[in-house]
Amino acid sequence: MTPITRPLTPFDGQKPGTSGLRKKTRVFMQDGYVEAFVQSIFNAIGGVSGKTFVVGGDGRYFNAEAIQTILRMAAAQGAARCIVGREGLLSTPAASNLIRKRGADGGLVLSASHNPGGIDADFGLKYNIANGGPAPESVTATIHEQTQGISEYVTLETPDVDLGLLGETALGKMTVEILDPVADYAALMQELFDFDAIRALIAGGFSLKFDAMHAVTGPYATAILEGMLGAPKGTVLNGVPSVDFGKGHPDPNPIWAKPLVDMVMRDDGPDFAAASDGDGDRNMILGKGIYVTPSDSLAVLAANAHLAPGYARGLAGVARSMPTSRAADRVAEKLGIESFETPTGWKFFGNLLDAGRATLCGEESAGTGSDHVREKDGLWAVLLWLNILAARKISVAEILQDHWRSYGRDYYSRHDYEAVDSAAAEGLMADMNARLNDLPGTEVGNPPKVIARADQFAYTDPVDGSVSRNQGLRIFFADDSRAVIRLSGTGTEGATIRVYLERYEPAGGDLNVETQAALRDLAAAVNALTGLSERTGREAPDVMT
Ligand code: VG1
Ligand code: CO
Repeated sequence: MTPITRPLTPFDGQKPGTSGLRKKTRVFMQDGYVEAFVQSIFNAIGGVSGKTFVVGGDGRYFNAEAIQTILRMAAAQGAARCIVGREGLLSTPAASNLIRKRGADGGLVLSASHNPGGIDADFGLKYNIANGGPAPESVTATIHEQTQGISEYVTLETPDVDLGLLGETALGKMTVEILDPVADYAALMQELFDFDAIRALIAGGFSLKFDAMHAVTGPYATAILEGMLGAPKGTVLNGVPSVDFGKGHPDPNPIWAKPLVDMVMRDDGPDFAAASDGDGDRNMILGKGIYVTPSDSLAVLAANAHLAPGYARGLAGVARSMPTSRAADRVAEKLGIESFETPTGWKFFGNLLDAGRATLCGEESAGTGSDHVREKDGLWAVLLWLNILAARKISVAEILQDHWRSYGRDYYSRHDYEAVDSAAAEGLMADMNARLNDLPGTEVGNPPKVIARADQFAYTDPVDGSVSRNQGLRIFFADDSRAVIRLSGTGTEGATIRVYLERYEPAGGDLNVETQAALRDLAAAVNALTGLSERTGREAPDVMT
């Protein structure tokens, strides 16, 4: 089997965003498109000769085809081994775990995460480095550079590998190892959490539901919740992964997982419910009658993590992305540990986790994780919640009330304006940037709110000193409320404007106002300041989480 070199013309726009390259599936399906991006990755990391990679994805349309292309190219270019999840399935956190556990040189994760799947929907591909985490900006920048000058790729002409067959096969001189995508991940969860206590909780009548949203967590949740923890059959909903996620939107939030939210709001609903996204790294947590805001979830987990065996030693520090609420910082302060504020995207947590400075990390976008892997981890968050519930023996709603009574409450919501005209979105950001210096002292909204300070968030990584600028516009008001505005880096259509709103209510204050009502004046002030409605032609956000 001789490697074949084929010519390529570079494709425009092969620029990794917040989490890898995301495009319409049909864009990825163009002749040579996957090859151009994969070859650029291989070039950017100095070739693949003798290296081992983990390869897998969330099972969406085109997953298996893209994997076959990657395997052929890796084999042709001298890779030693590719470790692949059966049928090409690996959740993002499971892939991260395998890279670490097997000492692989890196991984290729195929996913567009919470975006819909199908030939007319979205596809994605990202590269993870040897620590198991998403490639940092220095690497993604080199990959992008490579895509612009690429002129050829190297592959083999071989039949497809049977991805359903467990065990080792040879592809040219490379070994392809197909393994059960769940086993190693489930073993890791068992090390971190008190499975006996959770099993006893469930056996005692505590009821739960997990919505896998027809995506990759189905097999994981079924094996762990129903198999190992004894939850009744039917606990996992939509548990069979499908290439188009049952034509749904595998995004675990109150809009796209509405049936689950409706279920917990009923008197006869379960005590606990959760959902995860396309690739298994996000989580939504619900208790009877209550939706837990991801920012609050991070704070609650930080305050209670020591109740789980894997974190009994305590936390080194807590990190959150900038738009995430400050609730976690309050916990860190009380615990006397470091807290960090990073740009959006899990790649910015990698150095803090590697350096042992952060143990828990989280984002307002339903991402929570820890130093057990280098990705956010949906099922992990669910199991940590269950472990805490088993230890404290009170309800989700009681845990939150108790938390707010100790720390106060950061009312929080994110408003998304999706598929907005790109020029309008960029115009809004450019105008705001130009006005930044004039904003302090300005009064906006009705009743008027005074802007105390405003800036573009820049981050200096405390571990390697690298600097990332323009990571989102921050507006701080004199009453201690805050608004953040940034453009999404994961969309595939037009631009998505994200407006993040938060207002702090101290422990003695009114802790039970409906969230949108608590933030109404702030949202109106932001609208008045930015002209959001006029510029986008939208009366209201498309999604509020
Ligand atoms: C979004 C979220 C961000 C998250 C990213 C990847 O990015 O806001 O917090 O890390 O998605 O998550 P953006 O640029 O669209 O705001 V996943 O689960 O889609 O890999
Ligand atoms: Co995801």
